[in-house]
Amino acid sequence: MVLHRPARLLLVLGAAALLATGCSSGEDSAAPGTSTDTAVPTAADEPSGPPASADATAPASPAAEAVTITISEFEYDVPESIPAGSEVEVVNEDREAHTLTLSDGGPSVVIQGGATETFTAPAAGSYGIVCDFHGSMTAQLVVA
Ligand SMILES: [Cu+2]
Repeated sequence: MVLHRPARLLLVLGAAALLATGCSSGEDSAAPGTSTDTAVPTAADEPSGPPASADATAPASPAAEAVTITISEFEYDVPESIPAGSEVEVVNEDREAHTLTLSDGGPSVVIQGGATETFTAPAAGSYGIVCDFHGSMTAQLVVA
């Protein structure tokens, strides 16, 4: 008797799956089947909900905002302002190595050609950026 129970359960589950996925036309002889008819529409409605809400939440997460400074052709491409304490990625698209050195004893990173380095943005303020290797490479960094 005990051995028959799992097999019975599988049969019941299989029948339920068939009822859920299949068309209710096969059940016409039994009854109009209000229970199965109501179950199908609600299941079909669910997929349309999640995609819309996922799109709405994706851009609304400022904590994951990436801060990137790009160096290209001996020029710094700096965002208008960056948040204090944020992790700043410095992408060097040149073949030459550069540094990103902040004024007032701020952080300084050496970025090899084609490499990416990161540093932590200092306290709020306005900083000058200079490359220790190429004195003509300068920019301004505003930390808010
Ligand atoms: Cu340089």
